[in-house]
Amino acid sequence: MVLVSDEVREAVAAGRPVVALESTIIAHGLPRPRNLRVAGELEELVRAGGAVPATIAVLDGRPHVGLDKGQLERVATEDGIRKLSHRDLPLAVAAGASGATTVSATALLAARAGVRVFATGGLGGVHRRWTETQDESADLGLLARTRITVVCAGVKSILDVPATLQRLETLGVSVAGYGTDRFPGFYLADSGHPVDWTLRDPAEVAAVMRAQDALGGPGAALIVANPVPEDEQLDPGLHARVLDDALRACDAEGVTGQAVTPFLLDHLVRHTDGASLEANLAAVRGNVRLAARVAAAWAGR
Ligand code: PSU
Ligand code: MN
Repeated sequence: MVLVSDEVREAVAAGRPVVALESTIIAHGLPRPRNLRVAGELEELVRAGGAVPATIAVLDGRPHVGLDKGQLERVATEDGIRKLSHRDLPLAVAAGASGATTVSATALLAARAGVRVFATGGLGGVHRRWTETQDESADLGLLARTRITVVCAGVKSILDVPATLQRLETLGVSVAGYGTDRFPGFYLADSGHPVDWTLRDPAEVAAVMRAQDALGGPGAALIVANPVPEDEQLDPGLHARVLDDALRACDAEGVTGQAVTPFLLDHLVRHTDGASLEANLAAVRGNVRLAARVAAAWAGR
């Protein structure tokens, strides 16, 4: 049912480092044609870090863990590539549909394939005005039930960050800052909120992963929150202004459901002259590099 590429399957079987990468950021989170270049670049960064990249997507009803060049190109360029959360997977499989996987669907498929380390940009979470919309990303619930280590730059700053941190606490998902005691703010190095735990190198992350397994209990994720370097972050003043605007535009245009996150990300790109895109990419690159090091530390256990 899940097609694992030969390269990924062999690496997993031999206990060599592998890093899962999601595809929604490629298909729906970045403008074309830059998205295809970025997809290739992220895989190269994983390889440069000594790990095997496993980009995940569904093509013609088949979930793939590890894509070849042509498959990656389809995800980045094909019209009609859907956005698949984990609840969409059975529907896409039965319909023979093609789609990019969000963090939740990627984490599920990665774990199924035995891949323990996953890099993304920013997680989904609780949206602002949750009391009216009840919009909370399926990322959170799935991470509460999946034993995977996610390296991310926190949660997307378009969200209600303190509410998301509270949900992660309630759901029992372990969260640590990487080299910081502040929770990162996706485009910003600091969301303005603290984290309770700090990890300082990949060996410390791997030690937490070993402890998760040794303790047993519900198979929850470990979130390694890795800030974008301060000199590559979006200007915080600009961020605050444009985000306000983006949220108003989202409301005014009646955007709801799955469309909200891509709409807001795109609005930020267009109204910051691309600066939010550069900060987003800087964050993702940093996460991918760190994930490769974590996968290596984990493989060397
Ligand atoms: N991080 C990014 N860009 C993205 C996403 C994350 O830098 O496009 C995607 C992820 O796939 C995440 C999804 O799972 O957005 C969350 O969407 P929603 O809020 O609809 O659950
Ligand atoms: Mn949502």
